[in-house]
Amino acid sequence: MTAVLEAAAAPGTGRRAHLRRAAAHVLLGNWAGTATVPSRALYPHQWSWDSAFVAIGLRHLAPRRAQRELETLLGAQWGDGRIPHIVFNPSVPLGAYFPSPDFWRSSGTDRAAGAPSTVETSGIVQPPVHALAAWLVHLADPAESRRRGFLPRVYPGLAAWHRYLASSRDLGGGGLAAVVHPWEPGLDNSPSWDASLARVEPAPRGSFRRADLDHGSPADRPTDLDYARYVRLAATYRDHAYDDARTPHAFAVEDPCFNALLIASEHALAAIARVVGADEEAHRRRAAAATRALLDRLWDPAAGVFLPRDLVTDEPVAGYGVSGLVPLIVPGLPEDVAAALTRTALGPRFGLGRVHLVPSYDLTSREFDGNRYWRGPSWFNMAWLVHRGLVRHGETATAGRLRAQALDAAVRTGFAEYLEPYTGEGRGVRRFSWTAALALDLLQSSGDAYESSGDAYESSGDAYEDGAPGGTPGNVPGSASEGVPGGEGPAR
Ligand code: 9WN
Repeated sequence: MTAVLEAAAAPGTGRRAHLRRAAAHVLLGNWAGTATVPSRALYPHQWSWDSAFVAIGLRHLAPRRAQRELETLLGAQWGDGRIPHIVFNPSVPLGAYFPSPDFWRSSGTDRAAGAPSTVETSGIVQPPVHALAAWLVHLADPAESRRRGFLPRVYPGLAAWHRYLASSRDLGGGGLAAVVHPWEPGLDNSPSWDASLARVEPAPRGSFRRADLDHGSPADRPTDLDYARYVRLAATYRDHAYDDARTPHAFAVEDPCFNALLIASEHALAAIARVVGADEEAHRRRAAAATRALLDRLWDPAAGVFLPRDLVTDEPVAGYGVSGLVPLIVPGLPEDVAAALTRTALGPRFGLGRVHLVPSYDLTSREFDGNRYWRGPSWFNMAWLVHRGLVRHGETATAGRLRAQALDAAVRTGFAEYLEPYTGEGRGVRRFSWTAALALDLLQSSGDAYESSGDAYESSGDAYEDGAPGGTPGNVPGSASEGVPGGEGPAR
C-alpha cells in the first residue's frame, strides 16, 4: 500500500498530478511510523483532529494507512471515553513541544478517568471529527475496510467517545458538549474566547517555557499572556485528575463548530452502526436532539450566525467567528438557517469569494488580525468544512470557487498552515499535514465550478486505485513498512 503513496509522489503531468504528488510527499514525510504528525518541527506528535483530517485525505491514496491513523489514535483513548488531543511520541525529546508529557502526567493520574498506562497523552480533547472520518475512510475502500474489520474495530471506541462528550461534557445541562480549554475547540486564540479567558489567572511568568517560538514567528502565534492562561487552565484540570465534575472550570464554553462536528459524526456513527449491526436509531435520535439543542442554544437569527455560549456567565459570546458558520455541515439544518449562514459567509464579515478562503474571524472587527493564528487567518480545515456545508445546501458555484481557491493556495504556499486572508500569503509552518490531506480530498470532490471551468486539475487522468504500480520503495521519507510484519506492529 505504501507503493500507492509512492506512486502518487512519482512524477506525473498536469496540475492535478502535481498537487497529488506534492500532497503525497507531505503526508509521506510527516508519517511517523504509526500516525502522521501535523508538522515535523512545530507539532512533532499525533494530534486528535489533525489525524481525523489527515485520514480523510489519506484515504484517497492509501486507505489502509488512513485506517491505521485512526486506530492509533483510538489506541490512546481513556477509560472514560475521551480521545486525548495529543498522543506523545516517546522518541521525541521532551523539550520539542510544550506542554510535554511531564506536564500532563496522564499515565500517573489516578485511575478514575482511565488514562492509558502504556502511552503518554494530554488530558484535554479536540473536536470530534473522528466518526465522520472513519465513515469516509470506509467508503473509500469498503472491501479493504471489510477485510480488516475496520468498522467493527473502531465502532466501540467511537461510541464511547460520543458518550463521554454527551455525559461528562454536558456541563450546561442543555444537550451540548462543552469545551474546558481554548485548545479544545482547536481555534486556540480566537477572539471568541477573549472575555472568558480574561477571567483566568495567568500562570506565573517563568514557570514554563514555550517551545512553539523556536519554530514559529511570535507575530503569528498566540501571545505569552494567552499561554500563561492556557497553562493555568490545563494545570487546574490536571490537578483535579481530569475529572470533569470536580474541576472548578474557569473556562467552559459550548462551541458551534465542536458541536456541529459532534452531530455530523453522530450521523456517521449511525451509518457505521448499521454496517456493524449496532443500534443505528439511537445515534439518529441523539443527532436529532443535539441539532435541536444547537439551534435552541447557539443560533442567533439577528446576527445570522451561531454564537458560542459561555457557561460561566450563561451568556452567548457576541462576535463573528468562523466556528459559527460550521453548522452548515449539519444534516437537516433548517433551510432558512442555512441560507442566513450562507449570506453571512458571503457578506462583509467573512468576504467569501473576495478574500482568500474563509477568515477565522470577522474582517470588520477591531479584533481581526490577519497574521495571528486563529484571530483572522484563513485555515484549510475551516475552508473544507464550509465547502462541505455549501455543497450540502446546493451552493455549488460558491463551493466550487472556494475549492479552486483552496487547491491553488495549498500548492502555491507549499501547504501552509494558514493564510493571510487579504494577500493569500502563507503563514505558520509549511508542509502542514491537514492542508495537504484536505487539498487531496477537495481534489477528489466533483460537481462544482472548478471542473466545469475546464481546469487542468481534472485533465491529467492519473491513477487513483489502491495498489497502482509505481514508486521506488525505500527512498521516500517515512515510506517504510506499511503492512510489513514488524515494521508497524502486526500485519493486519
Ligand atoms: C495546541 C496541531 C494543532 C491543531 C490546533 C492548532 C494548534 C496547538 C498549538 O496546532 O494547536 O493544540 O500548539 O498551538 O490550533 O487546531 O490541532 O496542528
